[in-house]
Amino acid sequence: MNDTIAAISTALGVGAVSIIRLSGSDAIDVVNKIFKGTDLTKQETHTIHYGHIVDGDEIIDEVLVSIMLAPRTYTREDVVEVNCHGGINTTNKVFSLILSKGVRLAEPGEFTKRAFLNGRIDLLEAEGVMDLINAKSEKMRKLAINQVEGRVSKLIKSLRNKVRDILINIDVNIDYPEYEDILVVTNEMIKESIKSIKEEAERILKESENSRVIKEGIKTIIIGRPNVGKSSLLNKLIDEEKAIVTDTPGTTRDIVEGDVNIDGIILNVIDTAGIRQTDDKIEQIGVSKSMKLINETDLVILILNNNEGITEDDLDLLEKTKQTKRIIFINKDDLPSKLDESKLEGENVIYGNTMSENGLENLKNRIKELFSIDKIEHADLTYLSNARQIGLLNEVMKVIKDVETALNDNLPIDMLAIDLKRIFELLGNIVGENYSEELIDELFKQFCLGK
Ligand SMILES: Nc1nc2c(ncn2[C@@H]2O[C@H](COP(=O)(O)OP(=O)(O)OP(=O)(O)O)[C@@H](O)[C@H]2O)c(=O)[nH]1
Ligand SMILES: [Mg+2]
Repeated sequence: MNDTIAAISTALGVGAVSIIRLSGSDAIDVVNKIFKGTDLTKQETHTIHYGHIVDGDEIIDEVLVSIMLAPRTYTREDVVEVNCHGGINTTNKVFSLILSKGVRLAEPGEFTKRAFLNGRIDLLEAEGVMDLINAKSEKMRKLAINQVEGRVSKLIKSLRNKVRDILINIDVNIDYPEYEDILVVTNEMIKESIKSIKEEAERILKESENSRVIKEGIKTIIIGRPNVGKSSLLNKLIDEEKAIVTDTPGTTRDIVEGDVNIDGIILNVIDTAGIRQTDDKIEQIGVSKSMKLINETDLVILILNNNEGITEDDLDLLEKTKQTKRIIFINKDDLPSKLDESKLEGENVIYGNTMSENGLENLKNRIKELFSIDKIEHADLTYLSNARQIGLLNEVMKVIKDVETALNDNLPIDMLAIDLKRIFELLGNIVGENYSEELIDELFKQFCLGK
């Protein structure tokens, strides 16, 4: 049996109301001891009661107390919520009175952890709750609520059921080969099922990429030779004179960053030191930082100068960034063109300048296309949304590929069962079956207090 826990569930500060939440078998008794009004132990579930919190004869606060009896509660235990007046003093006084009656201060996320351990929600739904609390944009909220509502869990569970069905059929074939009326499972049949499972998993994975974009934004770096206008572009994009702009090449030494919101998706833009061969020690450090960033980024905006020919340094940068999503922004198109376009054939090129801001809209639109931002806008946002979940589904894809190889090699079906069981297990892990205690502890610690 769990002990009874309590926490202040609202943010601490001055406000009209604060909510203190308790969960566990003693929750009602404890509050009843300090409550003057009706007898809380005799009330129906899901009812609200007016009265006073008292410390002996002293009235501490005038409150409303909600009684919710197990099992129809968030934690599936008895839950009591005390709505007291907001403000740090009153809330803390009521709260310390409650704690003095023998309940324990809840750990962060412990209410949700209990909801999970008591089977009220699965792990995906629990992670959704956390994302909902932390949602910084409308899209993040939508993504999270779909997870809380179990829509994502449903997808994963239905995949898992398909794997279970194959496993059951294989087992029957192995255990009762003499039965004539059972379906004889053939490699061809498994191939069909595996194909549809794989397609579905692939689709979920692909769409889940969007969720990363929604939650973490698009990491973008602006690179290019010194003086091509990198810092000028950053400043225009974020609409703030954040980076220093001068006509001296090598002005930016360290990275400067800022955020741009493109239709609800955050572009985290980093301006870097201009890249060139240099003997200047400080500049060298800046250059090597810039180079390192290329490998950690989602998008590279490589700037060339319209008013100069393409140099060796430019070609070097074109080569070094060819593995990353990139847009080539040919800046200073207000000046005469001296650039040999033939070297950029087939590239994603946009002309513009940071003086009149010509080309900036085009640049933003190209980014929207590259990351399908319009599609995300209209998608139903039923995706996996964190590295744990996506990592597990990637693992599933790997094992599916093993199964496919085994099927193509015509291995006996009982050999396939091991891999299929692994897939079944991994899909279970996504929704939190067979969880390790350590993982659960770590996960819920990231929650806020009182949730
Ligand atoms: N004519 C013209 N000048 C520009 C344009 N964009 C930037 N400049 C000028 O080019 C010079 C360099 O601009 P920065 O933005 O500092 O260039 P940078 O690439 O950050 O340079 P480093 O930090 O030295 O690598 C400044 O004098 C700007 O005013 C443009 O579109 N047209
Ligand atoms: Mg600069």
